[in-house]
Amino acid sequence: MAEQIEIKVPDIGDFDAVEIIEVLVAEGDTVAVEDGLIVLESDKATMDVPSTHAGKLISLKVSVGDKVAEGDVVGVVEAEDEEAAASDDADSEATEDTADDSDEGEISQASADAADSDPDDDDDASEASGAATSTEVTVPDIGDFDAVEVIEVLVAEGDTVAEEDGLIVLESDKATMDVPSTAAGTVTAMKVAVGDKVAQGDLVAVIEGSGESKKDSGESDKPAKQAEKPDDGGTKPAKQPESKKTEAQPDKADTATGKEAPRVPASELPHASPSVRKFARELGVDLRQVKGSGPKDRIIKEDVEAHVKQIMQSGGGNAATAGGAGLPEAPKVDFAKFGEIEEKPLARIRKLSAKNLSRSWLLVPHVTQFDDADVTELEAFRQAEKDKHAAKLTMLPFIIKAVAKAIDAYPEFASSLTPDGESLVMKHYRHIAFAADTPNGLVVPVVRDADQKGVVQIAADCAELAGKARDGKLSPADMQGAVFTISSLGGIGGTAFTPIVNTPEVAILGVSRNQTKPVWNGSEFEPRNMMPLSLSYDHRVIDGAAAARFIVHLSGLLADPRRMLL
Ligand code: CAO
Repeated sequence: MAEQIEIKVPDIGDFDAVEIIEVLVAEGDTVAVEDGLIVLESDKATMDVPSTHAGKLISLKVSVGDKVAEGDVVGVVEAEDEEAAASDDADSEATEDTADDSDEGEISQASADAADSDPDDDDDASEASGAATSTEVTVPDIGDFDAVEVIEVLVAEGDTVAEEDGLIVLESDKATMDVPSTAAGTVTAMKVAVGDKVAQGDLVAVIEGSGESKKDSGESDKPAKQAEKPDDGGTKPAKQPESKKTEAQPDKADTATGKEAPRVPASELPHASPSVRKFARELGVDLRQVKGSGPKDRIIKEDVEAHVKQIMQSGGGNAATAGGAGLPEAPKVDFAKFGEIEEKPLARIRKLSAKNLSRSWLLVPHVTQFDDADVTELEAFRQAEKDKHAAKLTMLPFIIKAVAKAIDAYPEFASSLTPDGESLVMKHYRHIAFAADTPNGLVVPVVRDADQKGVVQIAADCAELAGKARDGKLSPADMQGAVFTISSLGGIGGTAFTPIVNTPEVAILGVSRNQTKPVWNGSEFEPRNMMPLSLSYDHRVIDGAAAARFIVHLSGLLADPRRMLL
């Protein structure tokens, strides 16, 4: 019959009120041995409390914010039959003190001060002599682990530390813990570096002090590694760690190993459980870049996932501030220092286009080719036609039609580079997008099959799409599938600009305001209506010569609209 086993908080040292900062399971969940149930956090350590048995969690006795101590019941697991049978001591674990539980070491408190549990303390003759003393700080009791990785080195040789200041941070798969200094003074030697594996008794650092150490651990005359661990889990340090922080020195290398140790102010260490740290490490995520959404801004697994997702979606960096892909982060400037300011949240569309524009700007090697199209005849034709149709016949529909036609002659302008950069996807449809300015930001609706439509129909499509854009009613389908984009600022003004390619498209046409210019006709200057064109293209796909040919061809179509019929 399935046995019900209480899972208790194991030996966590002398802490008697450690806060639960995360509950990792819910009643009804099936858990395996070693699955984390809750995460505890003191000011020196973060630790998972794992399940000692496999089975179904039938009752959860704690919640986030509760304070727990050794022996407190976390939950009740209905053990799988074979699990219960195999576990001779299950009963005792359910009913007795868990100090001897094999998992105890995994959550031993981080700040365990070896001196406190050191039976040799009384023999220490060098204590508080007032003269400079040398204290060897060793790794305290960290439970049953014998190879725990150093993930951060918080101080460098030459630093001044106070007693209880963190020297290094260790991380097992269940706990993250600071190793604090047992003496105040100057760090004269750092004996470990990031990546080293250490065990209880290993020498961490030598502190040269004024002899004020409350408890010179006497480790100087001990081997670097203790031969034995305290056999009594109950004699863990009585001292509740204080929340002192050490500011690490930013410019010193770890001379013990020659490795460059990260110099992170202890106060800025990311706040995350061991399992989240492990998860982040597996994904190569620097937790210092991740914003925590858990209690007290702690980073939870979902934050790491969201961080990775955001980087993937923005093509390697935060659109607004960059920072990814090895790019420098935008400086944070306190503008209020210079005068009155007001912060306005960005509209959703603006945030989206910021991301897309940044991605294009970063990924696409842009070149912009300029030309003036002689639209004297076209403009005369448009003026003659414009009042005869329901839709407003502006220049834009003619330009869309001409672009669709020009792409027929230069089909690589309707292509996309495959993500691996190995081939081109040639698109045989001619959906043309146009940028539309709206109060909420820029949107880019798409006119479908512009090659198969007359200019009047395209004008009607543009009017409908521009209306929807203004009213915020464009559907995602209205904005998808374009092969090429036109950005027309002709109605506003300007002589030229360099539009950003809407990747994965490979080219975009900017249109500026027509101007009457003197054009040499072979015998004299003639006033002509010239439309400035700015063609930006992805130089990975389009050669400069092809771009020049395309824009000349396009100008020719606009100069003589009859050619669009051919
Ligand atoms: N030269 C001179 N006049 C021009 C012109 C040009 N190149 N292009 C348009 N015009 C004229 C139009 O003919 C119209 O004049 P009339 O009212 O006398 O006929 C006037 O300018 C206004 O045109 P419009 O803006 O109503 O219509 P449109 O078809 O030219 O443009 C749209 C529609 C949606 C593209 C436009 O309203 C718009 O939003 N433009 C901004 C696009 C933008 O922001 N691009 C930048 C993106 S970032 O790269």
